[in-house]
Amino acid sequence: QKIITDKRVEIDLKKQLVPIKQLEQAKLFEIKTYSLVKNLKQSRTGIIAEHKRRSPSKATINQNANVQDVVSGYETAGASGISVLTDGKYFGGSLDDFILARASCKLPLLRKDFIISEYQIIEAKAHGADVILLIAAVLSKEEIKQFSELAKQLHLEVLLEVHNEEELQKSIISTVDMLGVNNRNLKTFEVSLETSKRLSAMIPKDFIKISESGLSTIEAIRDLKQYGYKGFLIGENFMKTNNPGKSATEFIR
Ligand code: IGP
Repeated sequence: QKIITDKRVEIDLKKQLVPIKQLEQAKLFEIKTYSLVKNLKQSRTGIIAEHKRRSPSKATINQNANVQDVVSGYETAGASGISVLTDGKYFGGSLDDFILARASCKLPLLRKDFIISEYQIIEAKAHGADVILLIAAVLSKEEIKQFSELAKQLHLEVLLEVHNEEELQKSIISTVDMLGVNNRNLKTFEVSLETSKRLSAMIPKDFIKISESGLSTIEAIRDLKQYGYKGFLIGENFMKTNNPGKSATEFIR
């Protein structure tokens, strides 16, 4: 059993990891996957709605929201896909949240976490993921290749996140399906939609473009569509309300 661990992000190794063989036998490993790429191509609005309890930039957003209510609310609202944080330390999420999300919708599900090992990708698949996030800021080009190839073998789609030119350079790889531009600088937490605008012209046409973070108005989305963006990842703006699903409805109309 090959488990790659890493100092860049702490994985909770005190917790007993489930052996890979056992993950591969999980029922969810066999279920058919939903394509986020396909949904985004067909959708007019392209909202990927996120379940997020808290974040390093904002502390508490919504500690008590019930995952099933939030996710089914997003589905009813007409979201193209759902993102669920599974990182516990910084975002208060878990794989248990992910399982509940899987049980609550028939939409493509993105595992939102800091993926730095093949193990986490197999784990995502075993918990019913359709899409994984890879973050260029914490991965080498070799790792991006290796991880995206494994994802493809498992019939998972890959969203690769960048927030500057340099990261984009090493991310143009054919096994990547979608390029996400994060408007939030991961070091300063500052948000600027200019990042999406600036990088849009450098993203080759064959990648679906997604703008991530800090989106809180319909006008911003309309604006970014002019730059070729097809997907919009929104968390906080929905999660901070009592009824995230209902808040999403206003965006998707
Ligand atoms: C959502 P916001 O500002 O709408 O809540 O952002 C999403 O883009 C953000 O949660 C995110 C993220 C990440 C979280 C983007 N990339 C990487 C954790 C790790």
